[in-house]
Amino acid sequence: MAKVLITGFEPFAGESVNPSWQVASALQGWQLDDEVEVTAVKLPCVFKQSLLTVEQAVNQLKPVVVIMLGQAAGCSQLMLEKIASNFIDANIADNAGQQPRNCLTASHGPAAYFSNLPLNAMLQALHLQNIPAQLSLSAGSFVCNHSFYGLMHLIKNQYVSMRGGFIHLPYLPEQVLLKPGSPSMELATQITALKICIEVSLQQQADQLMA
Ligand code: PCA
Repeated sequence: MAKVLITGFEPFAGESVNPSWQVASALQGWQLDDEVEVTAVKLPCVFKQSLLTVEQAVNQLKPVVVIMLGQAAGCSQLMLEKIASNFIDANIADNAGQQPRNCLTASHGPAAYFSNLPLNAMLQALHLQNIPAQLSLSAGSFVCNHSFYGLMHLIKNQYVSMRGGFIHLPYLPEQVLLKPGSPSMELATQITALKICIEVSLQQQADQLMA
């Protein structure tokens, strides 16, 4: 059976949950038409290890689609990340205490890669179900952007027909109880959103860019 790989991160920055892993783990084993099955893999919020874990999972599963998920504090919508940049500049330490500043992810890689998920079609499909989502032009400069760039670098160099990208997710409601004014989204809505994104990614080609 063809595989879809969904990754989510462990909690970081003092949180006790990370919506990305809550969503990914809820999708573990989900099958579409007895043809495709989802495998969920948890990533450490650690620069080097996150990338190694994604690479290992991709090499082992050879999925047709990879959707990486991460938490983005303060966002109210799903953020469909368009650009992975070759730039790390951590404002906080990762879960191993490392805080790289002003670094490259790949010393000989290009400045950036585009996601090759069908982001526009995903956006339309989410909006049809009244799920708030938007395109985002920066995945930040922390562990998420680093592992997103690493995935796109791997796809570009070894798995050209694989589709992959990254989605940042809002906090879950239980994370904002003590953060007045901070947006969140119910877990059930986030799971539904990801099911839609997976279905669209399997059906559609990457967005075409006009010259
Ligand atoms: N979000 C962080 C890293 C892990 C996560 O869930 C980020 O946006 O880089």
